[in-house]
Amino acid sequence: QAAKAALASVDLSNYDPEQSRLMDERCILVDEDDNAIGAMDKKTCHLMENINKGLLHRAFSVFVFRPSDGKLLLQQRASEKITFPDMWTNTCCSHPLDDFEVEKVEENQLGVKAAASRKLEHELGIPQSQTPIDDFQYLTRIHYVAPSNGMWGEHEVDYILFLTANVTVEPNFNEIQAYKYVDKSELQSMFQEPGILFTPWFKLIARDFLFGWWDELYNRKDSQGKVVAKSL
Ligand code: DMA
Ligand code: MN
Repeated sequence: QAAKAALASVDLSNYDPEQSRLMDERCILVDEDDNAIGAMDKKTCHLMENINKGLLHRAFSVFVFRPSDGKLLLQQRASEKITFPDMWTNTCCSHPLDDFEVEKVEENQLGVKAAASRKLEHELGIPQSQTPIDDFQYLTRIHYVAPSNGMWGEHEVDYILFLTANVTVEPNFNEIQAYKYVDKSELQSMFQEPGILFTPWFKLIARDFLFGWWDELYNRKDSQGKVVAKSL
């Protein structure tokens, strides 16, 4: 009961009003095996005080690649973000929400794919018509925890999705301050550059998985068995 009272009293009035409003979204709570066990507002889910007690929610990380040259689209988070502001990261991350029936569907990872299409439009202005749900490829899911600044952090089961597509970007500057297409060596150089900050989950995925999967990008087939994009 005392813990609940402390949560309710966290004051968001010193943060960006739009980002504060988005803290009311309802995330899907999961257990360590990714079984959905309830829903909780985004603010509660991202307080380290609760994360330290084991509170865990479902998320996605999407990586968009340009078909012509296989470059990956990166974004730099806006300064207005309450968690991990100003950091460079993969194309888009967010949460499937309990607020939308479709985003709770687990079959074929439909829920996280629908959330990815919704958020690519919200954060990067990519029309949803350019990101059909069936074109997302699910790679794996990872369970990780990462503190951010002050009292905030992440503790998620994160679904990793790839999408190879031509997209038009019109940034929502409340979400992102910059974006950039990079190839593997350009990304490696960015990692070496002092002063460029990356999100912990992007560093983790890059360290353990990304480069191997990226090599396979042009060999991966869609559900009909067609090669999704041809070799360079
Ligand atoms: C949350 O990302 C999801 C992951 C995988 C870290 P985010 O902070 O960009 O989500 P949102 O902008 O919806 O709060
Ligand atoms: Mn989260």
